[in-house]
Amino acid sequence: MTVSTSPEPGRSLAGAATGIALVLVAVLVGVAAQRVTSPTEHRPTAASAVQPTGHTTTVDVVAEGMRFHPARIEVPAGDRLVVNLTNRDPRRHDLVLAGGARTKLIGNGESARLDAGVIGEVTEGWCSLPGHRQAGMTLEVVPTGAAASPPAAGSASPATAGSASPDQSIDVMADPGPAFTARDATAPPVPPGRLHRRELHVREVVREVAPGVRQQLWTFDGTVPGPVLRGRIGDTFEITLVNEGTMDHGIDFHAGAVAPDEVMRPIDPGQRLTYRFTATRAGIWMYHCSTMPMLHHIGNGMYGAVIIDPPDLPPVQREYVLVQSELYLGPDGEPGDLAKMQAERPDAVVFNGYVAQYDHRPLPARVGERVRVWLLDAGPSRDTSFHVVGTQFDTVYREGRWESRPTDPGGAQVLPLSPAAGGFVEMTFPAAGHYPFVSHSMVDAERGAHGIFEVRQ
Ligand SMILES: [Cu+2]
Repeated sequence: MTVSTSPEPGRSLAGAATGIALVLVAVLVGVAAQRVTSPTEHRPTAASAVQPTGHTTTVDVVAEGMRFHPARIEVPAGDRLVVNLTNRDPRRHDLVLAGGARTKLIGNGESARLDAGVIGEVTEGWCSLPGHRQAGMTLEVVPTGAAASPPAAGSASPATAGSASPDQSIDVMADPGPAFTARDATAPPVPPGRLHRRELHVREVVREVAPGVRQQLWTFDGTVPGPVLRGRIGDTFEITLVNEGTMDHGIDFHAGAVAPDEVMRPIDPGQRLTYRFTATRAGIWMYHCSTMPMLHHIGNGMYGAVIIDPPDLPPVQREYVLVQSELYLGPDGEPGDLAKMQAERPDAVVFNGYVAQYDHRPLPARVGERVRVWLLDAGPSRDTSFHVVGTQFDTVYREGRWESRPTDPGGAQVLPLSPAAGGFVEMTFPAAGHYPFVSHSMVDAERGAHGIFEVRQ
């Protein structure tokens, strides 16, 4: 079968019998791969459709604030276009044209030259770093004059190809299998000392997020959520962020008040940054990647919790930490889909990074024990309404305030939290049994924000 939308007419694709939709996807992915792996390609844009003038138009373009300036370049049709790109952003950028020409990645203050070839049609350009195009780093090259022609068919770009790929689907009831290990939800103890010094390594890893569903996650220390840090009021945290990823990342700790300018700046792959803050107030505080677009970086796994104990926090028999977040699936083994994040269309909502993991590995407790559950809503965008079926909360601490204590006549059925809010609840289980915990926002419970306390005598 010959696919007429291919940019190389006559190219034959094997496996066409699997259906036209898959074939089209394969073509798009083929185009993407070809362009990504051919950085030196300088294919003139529809040169055959226009008479070359022999002139060259040179344009200076600046990358700044996640935008190209100018974002529209007019070129007399038939002219050769040369772009001199200068980056004035702290983040790295490049410029890729739909025709295949591209610059290398350049850092702040660096410049690169791009030869776009002869311009005969409207041509799109963008930054190829993950999320930058969707965040608005695009430009348009527009030929002027009589010879201009509309965009050619088959000018699909890598980002378009990505979003055209088939979604993976999540079965929230699927068993992850005997080898599956749930994330340990046990709250870490408060470490000794008043200075907590540690490194956090940014790693881009491929992990399962539901049975059989793999995603490339961007992580702190290889886990989603990142490690739970803990301390007391007055403690100082000295965290060194080490970027072992392929793109820029940063960090923002809500647990301390600092001027964002220096410590929250994005750092390039291979760089380190030391972030120091003193915890002056109690709560469970979010930390997250500070690189734009944050929706993409948080939505793809870059979040975690810092617990600062209230000074009068009594000890309990069991203490757990749950972080709720949404999953917006990209294609298998690739990062989450920013377009779905922008539309707030999650494929799943999860506790501690994996769909319904505590249904399959319930959290243990015993009858009569006081159980404390710390909860953080990492979002990036959805609220939670945490509820434990069969119990009432006699203690609620939310965003730095005790809202219920065991001696109060009242109680609570949910801990409601907006994105980045946190707190804890306490309960005792009256009898042995299986007590489901959910976000009582039912659409989210049914897409994976669900687990079980297994209570024994
Ligand atoms: Cu990041």
